[in-house]
Amino acid sequence: MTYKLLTLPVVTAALLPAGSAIAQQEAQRVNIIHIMTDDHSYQTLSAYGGPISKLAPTPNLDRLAARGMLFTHAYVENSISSPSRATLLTGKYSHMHGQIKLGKKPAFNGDQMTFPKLLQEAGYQTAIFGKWHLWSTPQGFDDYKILNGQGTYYHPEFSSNEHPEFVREEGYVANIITNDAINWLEHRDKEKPFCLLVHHKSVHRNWFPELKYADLYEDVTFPEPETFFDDYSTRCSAARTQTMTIEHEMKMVDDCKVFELLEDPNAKNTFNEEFLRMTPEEQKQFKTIYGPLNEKMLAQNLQGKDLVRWKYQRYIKDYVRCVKSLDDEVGRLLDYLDENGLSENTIIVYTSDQGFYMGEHNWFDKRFMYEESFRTPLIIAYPKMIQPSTVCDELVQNIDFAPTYLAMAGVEIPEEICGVPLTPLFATGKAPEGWRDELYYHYYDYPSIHNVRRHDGIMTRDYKLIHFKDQGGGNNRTDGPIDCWELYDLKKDPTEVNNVYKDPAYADVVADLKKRLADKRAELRIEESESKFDLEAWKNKKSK
Ligand code: SGN
Ligand code: CA
Repeated sequence: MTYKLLTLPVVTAALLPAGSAIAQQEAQRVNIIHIMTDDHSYQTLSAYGGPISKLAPTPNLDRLAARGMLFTHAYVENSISSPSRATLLTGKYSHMHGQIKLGKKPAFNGDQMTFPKLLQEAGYQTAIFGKWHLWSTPQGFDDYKILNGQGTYYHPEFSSNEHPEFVREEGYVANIITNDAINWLEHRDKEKPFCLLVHHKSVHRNWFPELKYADLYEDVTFPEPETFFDDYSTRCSAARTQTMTIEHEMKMVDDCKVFELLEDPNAKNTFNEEFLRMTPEEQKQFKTIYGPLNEKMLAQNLQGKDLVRWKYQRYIKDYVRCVKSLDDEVGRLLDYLDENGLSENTIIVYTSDQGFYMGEHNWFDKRFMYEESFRTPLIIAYPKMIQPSTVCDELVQNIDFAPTYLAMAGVEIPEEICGVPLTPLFATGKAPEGWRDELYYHYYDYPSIHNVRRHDGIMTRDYKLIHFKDQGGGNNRTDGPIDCWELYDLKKDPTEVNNVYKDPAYADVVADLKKRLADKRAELRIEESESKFDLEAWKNKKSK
């Protein structure tokens, strides 16, 4: 099925006049580096200035922001890994590229159009290193070396075009991926332009830091978010039936690393998936650092909110320790580019596959259309078109990466692509006439871990309308069918705690946004493409 969906015809048509910045770029073809991390929240990237990041800064990412443009309103179209990765490659919404959720059914068909394939055809050298998280062999890359599924922090397994079998490699994951990227740059054909995707595993659950950082920030107390003890009182039931709270679902052993609570030291769990991969010396060091801290906490016999607060501190500390390694590794790549004269003619993009909750609403994980997971960090540096230390507040989305890269390379953008090039924003950060004033979001991965109900919605600069709708039957077996709406007044209620959908004062806003959502769903053919949720298959699986 092909879609003719150019949501911003004015901007797109205005993009390629002869003599324009892009036409000039075609003469000296720009290199592309897309650095995408996993679950990295904008709250922990210090260029954004959030309170956690002030205590745990990211100097190298800030250095990239100081060279380029920081996007404050960058969003994904589906806040979960595999769909987001397929969206990056195709410039399409999830239901169009086929990877609407995690898992293999339905899965992204690797034979479809992707921007790396088009760049490769246009003479680019292409490569991807790190997390792939799709169920097909990478296509459109001269070289690839990818992690096994989510990968591990310690001594991960990789499959490459040269060695398709997964093999263990010694080292810490962020370091290995950066080595691979630099090594590839070093040995590339220097006569050709390149497009390199560096896809880190960091900072995905369960946040195993590099040992040199395992006690970093130990003496810091990180501030709790305002909504840490949210009671979800104004919302649809979805916010109450999710299973991603720090209080209930963050695990003491697997997530918080209180290994003393393990009855069987060889138990199969996500703690041991990392810990037992470590060398005996690493295990010893790990226990030397975490052991006394855990003992101290256990001796206090914490209960109730005190325990939740302790878990929060352990979570944030391990998370920002992983961010620290990531920041170092981005710095190492930037150094390489500087030292090899590549920083001028390379567009360097830093983003994440989606955002993440740092305790807002008492959550970790993502998936919801609320700000912290819908939004994602984004920095773009390209000195030929972007002034240093600029900020862009316009609405951009991960459907825009593919067309941006194609436009930069002077390659024609296929009509089926839904996003638009971000290049018109580069000069000043201000949008030209006709730029989008709304974003569509959809989420399908239910029933699934964390039990977030299916929903979609529309966000404008002032409001967010969310529609939760599915048949129920998820991992919280009491879930019945849901068909429920939420509206947030983003200017008055930026933390999204006050659902005003039923407030008569917002009746006009609701009517307008419902129409806009219906129009968007019709334009994108959402209804006809939504895959059927197989309740019986799920129930059978659960009862085994
Ligand atoms: C794992 C995590 C989940 C996470 C998904 C998807 N559990 O299942 O918490 O939501 O990955 O993450 S874990 O205990 O195994 O870490 S995603 O980034 O790939 O979308
Ligand atoms: Ca992710």
